[in-house]
Amino acid sequence: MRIGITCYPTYGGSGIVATELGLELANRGHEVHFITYANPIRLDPGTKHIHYHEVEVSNYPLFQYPPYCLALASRMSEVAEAQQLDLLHVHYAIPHSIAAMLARQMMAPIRRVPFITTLHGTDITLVGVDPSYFPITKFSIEQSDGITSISQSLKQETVEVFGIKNEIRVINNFVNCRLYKPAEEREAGEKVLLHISNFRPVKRVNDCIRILHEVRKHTPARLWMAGDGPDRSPAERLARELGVDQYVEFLGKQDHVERLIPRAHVLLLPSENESFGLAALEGMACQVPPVATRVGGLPELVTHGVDGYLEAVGDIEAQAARVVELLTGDALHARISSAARNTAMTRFDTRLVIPQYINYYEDILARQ
Ligand code: GMT
Repeated sequence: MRIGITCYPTYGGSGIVATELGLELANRGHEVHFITYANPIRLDPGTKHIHYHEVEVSNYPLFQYPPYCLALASRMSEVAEAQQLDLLHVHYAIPHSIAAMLARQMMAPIRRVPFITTLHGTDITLVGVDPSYFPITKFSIEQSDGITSISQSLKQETVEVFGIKNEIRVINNFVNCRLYKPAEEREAGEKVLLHISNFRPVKRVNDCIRILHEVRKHTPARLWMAGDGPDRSPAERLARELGVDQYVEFLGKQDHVERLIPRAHVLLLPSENESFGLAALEGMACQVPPVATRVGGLPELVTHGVDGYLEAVGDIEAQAARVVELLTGDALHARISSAARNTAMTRFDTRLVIPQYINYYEDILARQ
């Protein structure tokens, strides 16, 4: 197939899923055309069957807000025509879905190019429900030829909040368990807690600092904070206030988290909401058990007490207690981390999930 993929190409779970999906499809011989405003991170431009088409947004002084959605729609239709694309697959509804709908309309006199929208989370739970975006988000989802959601929980929320009646196919986040794998040996020294995110309020990064502060009352530990975003400075400040700053390293944005994760002992994900929790899955594949919150799609991934732990949002004591159990109980840590890898391999490996996307593409094309 010839597939056009659009996503947010910088840091963020939806862009990572879209990029990894494109790479996996290309590996299987499909032609993949990324139509984005920048080369997606994790994408090596020289990869066979992968093409990149930049969306340029010209800025005329009259425009207070450059119309990115229109530039994207134009580029999508141009690429669809020139490259004979079979379908467009957009990740994150706003504004990619509406741009794809316009591109489909522009292409209509020549041929029908269907589009699939994959819902990732904050496009529904935060941004999409904002009154200024609600009607257009609902409309563009309903206009999609196919809709996928990364978890059952997000599907349910989309139906409840937007009243969507179209079929929504659940296709979970995935991980390449050959790339994301345990370290042969972990480094000696203080045990490491790891958090990876875009440091947005929904991630509750300050909770990671508070958890470390609590954990250190019982056992030595360090915290690595990977990523960047608006809540990094408040977290740095909190670490100083609680006197744990010498045990916290802010690593900034990381291109190769598969090299970083296996060096940690526990993955912290104290989010307010998490439609799936890709970082938790990547941790599990590397035998780094997650201590996360019981929200959104996380219970579909993590079985509490079996392959990780789930506690209430904001319950620092409970989350810290789980971390202490894992750091001080070697047998427990070994049991939970091996179950975590098993979950990643048997339910969420690319070999199982990518064919679900391919089957879905075939279904949608057969319906045209
Ligand atoms: O975590 C974010 O806010 C980024 C966001 C995105 O769309 O880039 O992540 C969402 O998509 C990921 C990949 O599908 C999911 O694993 C995350 O759970 C989801 N984030 C939230 O729901 C907060």
